[in-house]
Amino acid sequence: MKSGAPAKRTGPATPDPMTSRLNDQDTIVALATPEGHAALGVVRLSGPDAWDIAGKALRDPSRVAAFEPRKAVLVDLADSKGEPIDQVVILPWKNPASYTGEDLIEFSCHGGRETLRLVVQRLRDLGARPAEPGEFTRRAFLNGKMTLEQAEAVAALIDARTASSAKAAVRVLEGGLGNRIRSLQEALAEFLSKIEIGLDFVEEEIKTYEPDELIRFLSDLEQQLSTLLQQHRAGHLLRHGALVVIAGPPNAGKSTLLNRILGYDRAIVSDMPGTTRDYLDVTIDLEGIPLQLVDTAGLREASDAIEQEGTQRAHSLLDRADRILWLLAPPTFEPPPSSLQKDERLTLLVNKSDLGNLPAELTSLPQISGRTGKGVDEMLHRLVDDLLQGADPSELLILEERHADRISDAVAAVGRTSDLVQQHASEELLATELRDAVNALGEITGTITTDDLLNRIFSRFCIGK
Ligand SMILES: Nc1nc2c(ncn2[C@@H]2O[C@H](COP(=O)(O)OP(=O)(O)O)[C@@H](O)[C@H]2O)c(=O)[nH]1
Ligand SMILES: [Mg+2]
Repeated sequence: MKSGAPAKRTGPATPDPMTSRLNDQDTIVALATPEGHAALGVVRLSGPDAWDIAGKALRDPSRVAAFEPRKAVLVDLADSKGEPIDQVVILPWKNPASYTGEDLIEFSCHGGRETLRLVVQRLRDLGARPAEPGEFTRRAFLNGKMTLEQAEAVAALIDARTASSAKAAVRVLEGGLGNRIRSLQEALAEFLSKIEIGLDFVEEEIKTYEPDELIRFLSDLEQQLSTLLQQHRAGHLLRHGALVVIAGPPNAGKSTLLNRILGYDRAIVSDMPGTTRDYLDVTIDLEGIPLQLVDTAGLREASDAIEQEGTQRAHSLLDRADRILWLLAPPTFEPPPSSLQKDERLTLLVNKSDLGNLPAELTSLPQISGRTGKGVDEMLHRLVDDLLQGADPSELLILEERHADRISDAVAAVGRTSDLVQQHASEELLATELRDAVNALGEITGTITTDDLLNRIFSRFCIGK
């Protein structure tokens, strides 16, 4: 919907229950701030009738004539009997220069629950319908105000739990992902058109592209797409955190290390083996990553029932862990069980290094001391590097699962194309694969989309966004 051609209504509009499509011609209203008790509450009204409805809600309706885009005005709102509801600041926007790309009014009201309810009700009585979750942002996308991955970044930004994940979402909102995807998509499309031109000359056996050049191009493309997938894994960590399990035999110093990392005594430390019967679980913000740290019960044969339970839980945690820190400690320097030894999530650490007397074969491993703190900061820093796989947190982007899936589809199609070139396959086959890759990337930014996809994406938003 590009123009503001108002669809006049007499009563409150409702979504058509017969279709999953939302009527984009409706004027919608919602509270944009949390419900409750606050200094201010913001109500949003968007759609072709927004200015008209807002005007009718004024105690003095004639004042709407003086509304100007982006100029705040202080007005009184009144109910149907002309009784005042609230004194509010109105900020009017004109299509297309607004968040949704439509006529839009923001009401900054007093933030009481009842006041806000009355304001929203009054606007509904005058013809607006309640907005569905994410409907304002959905309209922003449909009206070309933002691309699909930018709309998703809005949700990621609202949901961000750490400063670094908020910043990573803003980078996507500013086009950091879309620009990269678009440039890859354009390069692909260019090669595709060269090959497609060749399809017209099959008889003449004219090559409209250089196979070697195509192979180089495809491998470069695959490289860039893989970098984005790496971003996805790292961005996932920023958002959802990582589970790091501190493991090792009883008395290896696991609880002492956890306390050292936390800076206070959270775990019970004792020199009686098997004190930590259950597991202790804390979340810390380590260089921007929400890290869930767990101190397990010793992974030895349980000597009694309680400890057995603890041991079982430790095993299930080990299954889920993103990283396992295994403490080797004197006198035995007991190694991890054979089931773990080849596990790529495993990091071996020599603990109690303050005691000295290290066997020669262990000197190449990182040495720490939970008691004195020696080597602990360095160990944590390496842990972060490890988790981020070399990605720079200050450049990270938040990629949705959906983005990663489409990038993987593109990588697969690119790989198949390379194989086909090497097998001297027909241009027709090459073009089909390349087209798949272009389309997969197009779904990320939303140049290719379906109602179903939009419904899935925007239904996860909060109402009012
Ligand atoms: N010398 C030394 N002793 C330690 C160190 N870490 C822990 N310990 C001692 O080892 C014993 C067992 O520690 P604890 O943290 O309870 O081990 P856990 O069973 O693995 O949790 C305690 O007496 C600690 O004081 C360390 O880095 N150096
Ligand atoms: Mg312990």
